[in-house]
Amino acid sequence: MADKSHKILIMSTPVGAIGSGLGGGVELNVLNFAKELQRRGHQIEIVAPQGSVCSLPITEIPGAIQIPAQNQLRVDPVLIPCNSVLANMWDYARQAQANYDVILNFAYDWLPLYLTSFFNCPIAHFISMSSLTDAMDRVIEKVANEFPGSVAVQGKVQADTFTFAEKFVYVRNCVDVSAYQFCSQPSNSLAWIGRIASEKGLEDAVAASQITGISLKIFGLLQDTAYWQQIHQQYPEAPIEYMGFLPTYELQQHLGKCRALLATPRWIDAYPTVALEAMACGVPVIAYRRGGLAEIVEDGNTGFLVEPDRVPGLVEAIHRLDKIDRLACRQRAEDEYSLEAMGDRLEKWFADILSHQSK
Ligand code: HBI
Repeated sequence: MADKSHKILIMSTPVGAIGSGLGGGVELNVLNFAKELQRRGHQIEIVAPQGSVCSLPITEIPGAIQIPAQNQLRVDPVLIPCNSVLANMWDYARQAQANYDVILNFAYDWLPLYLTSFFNCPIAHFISMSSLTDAMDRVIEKVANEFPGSVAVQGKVQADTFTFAEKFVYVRNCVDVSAYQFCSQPSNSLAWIGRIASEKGLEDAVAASQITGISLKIFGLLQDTAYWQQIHQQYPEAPIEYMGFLPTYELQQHLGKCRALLATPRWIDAYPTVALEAMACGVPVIAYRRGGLAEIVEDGNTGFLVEPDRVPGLVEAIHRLDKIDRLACRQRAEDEYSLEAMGDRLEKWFADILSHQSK
């Protein structure tokens, strides 16, 4: 139980409804953070795009979903569609703010950061991606300077993509470990989880599956069908199976039976939740040494780190999987990435913000 319970307004990502998969790992973060904060006695309300599926207190907001930031060019202007759900969400927050002690923002977008100094209620910004555009970098830095301690990132590799890494709070990431069953005896298959989009590098995992002849089970939202078709044309012999975009309970049943998760991002994925989900099932992670994966995977202990974009490295790691103790993967998830551990980091972050505010 928190020493002092707070009222927390949780603003989800505007790129898609919770449960759509468009928000990737952040959808899970919103639900897990909210669940853990509520368990600790805080009063929470989630604000998310219409169509969001969630058993926690939630207000759904209509409007046009936001353009994904990872598709933007560094010099792109800030784009906000007509009848923007992002703008509608933050108009709701403006009206509701008097009932809350702190607003927790998950949107990787210019508007909520720019609005920070217009709000009376303090805003805690959870930055979920690495540096992508100049407009975002500038406004994140502005808020980090004006409201010290109010901007958090997940990991160090992500932070170092910004020129002001020293201004950030670090909260890492988490999964509800109790929702994942440990599996000690896998079948002869590999897993790949993520939005099926080019920045996720699925083709390399498919290539490794074709070379080793080991089946690859693919889980996640089929976001880019052209990219998916292209992979099928490029690797017609690969023994791959698309399992769909599954809810956590079903995902972890299949994931646990896999010998390893292949994590092959082309971009700096801040702190991939899918790697934590695999470890919670006892599944080793074979990952490119890129982004948060380089901080999550302990090479030789909970999986293997491979030179980025080199398929032979993936294949070589697959042949060494017997060296990994699956229980060590589960233990690591319990020790470092539980909701309990995250809850402690969040409460410290909020207390620090509120102590600044009261000065
Ligand atoms: N793009 N504009 C925008 N806003 C977000 O909040 C956002 C995004 N792209 C991806 C995304 N969030 C999440 O899937 C990642 O942060 C995990």
